Amino acid sequence: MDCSEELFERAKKVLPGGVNSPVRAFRAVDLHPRFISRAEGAYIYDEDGNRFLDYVCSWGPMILGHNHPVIRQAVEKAVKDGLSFGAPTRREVEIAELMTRMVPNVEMVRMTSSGTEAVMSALRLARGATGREKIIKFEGCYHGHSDCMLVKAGSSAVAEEGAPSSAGVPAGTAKDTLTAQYNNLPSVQALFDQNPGRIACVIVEPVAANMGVVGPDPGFLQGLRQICDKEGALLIFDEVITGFRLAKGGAQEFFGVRADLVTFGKIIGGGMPVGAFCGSRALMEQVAPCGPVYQAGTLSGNPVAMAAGLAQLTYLNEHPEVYTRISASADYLAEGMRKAAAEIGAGVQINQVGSLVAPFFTPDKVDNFADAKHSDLKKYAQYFAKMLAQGIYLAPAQFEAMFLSDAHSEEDLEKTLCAVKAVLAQMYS
Ligand code: HOZ
Repeated sequence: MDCSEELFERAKKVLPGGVNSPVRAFRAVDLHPRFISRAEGAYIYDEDGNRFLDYVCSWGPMILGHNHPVIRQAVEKAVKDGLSFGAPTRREVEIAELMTRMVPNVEMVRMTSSGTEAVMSALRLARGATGREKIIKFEGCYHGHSDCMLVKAGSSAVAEEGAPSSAGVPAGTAKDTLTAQYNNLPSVQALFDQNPGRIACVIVEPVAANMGVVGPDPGFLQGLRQICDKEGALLIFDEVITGFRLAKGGAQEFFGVRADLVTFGKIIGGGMPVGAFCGSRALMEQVAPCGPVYQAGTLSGNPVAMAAGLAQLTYLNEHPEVYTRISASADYLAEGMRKAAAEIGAGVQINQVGSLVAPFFTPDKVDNFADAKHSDLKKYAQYFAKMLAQGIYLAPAQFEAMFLSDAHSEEDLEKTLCAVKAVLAQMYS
């Protein structure tokens, strides 16, 4: 039994499933998780001393690579001054000022401690500002684990009402969350038609990155904007994954579509626990203490997390070439994976948007969650295990993304493509 296995056995006795977040248990790939002891650049190291080329990047925030000196030094400096005050600090002002400069249509920011909290609060604000209760989300898009986001489409008899997708979510809460199909504008319009004047907002991952990676078809995000304007509803971009990753200004800049509210997560904390919801002054001044929408948190704007976030966002703002570089790396990787699959005759789709990539083990195009579910999950598990054996650490589940960082070198990409070729050849021979 290696150290990771031993730790997992101990963990299972004191942590549900041995983890603090389900996907980490590696159940979808039928293995035991690797327990990580440290990380540097594009690599993570486990408790057994194994080194893996990391394409999880803490689910996105390590866009500059792990343990980047600029961020580490900022944290070290901040720690010397104290860990938490529950009172305002200079860095909160500085990071908010920077975010309003970097992100289009953002005039004010409220910090939270996670993306889940940011989304939960943005939805409350949308409801408070519009005086409407229903919200629309998309099948397969993930917005954290607040009650009103753990909802699936109801049965056909009550199609206009959502149903809980987790035990413990009250049916009364779920019913107000309606589910449309990603990349399907008529499915959105139909929900508005069934609920005239009752829908507060549409929330969307501008690039769906929790069903693998699925980009918006041309016109999809623009269409959402038009529908929301026509119906008097707000458009929320959940940019926990895409924010400061697709571009300095996130998906709004990348796709040229305006959102009313934007949510961010871990990337604005340089990997530390941070989230934020942001928007126009008129909307954000509805939030307490300015307005009637209550929201609060002792750890919101935590001084150490703000130091890490400010360092990361400042670096990204001053080095826009990072975006060109990581997108070019992802283009190269995705194209190489497609070529490898074609040469071997493997029916694999490689979806990519910016520095986000995902393979699907299906010969058919993947444009929404229903398509993503055609991927052969056993094949993904096989692929994951074989890639791990080659020293490549991928997301331990099909319905997640591969994240590239600025630390992934040409050599790392070549190494990955060699592994992909070898693994696909074994799987499809
Ligand atoms: N499902 C989350 C990412 N999409 C998992 C996050 C985590 O386990 O850290």
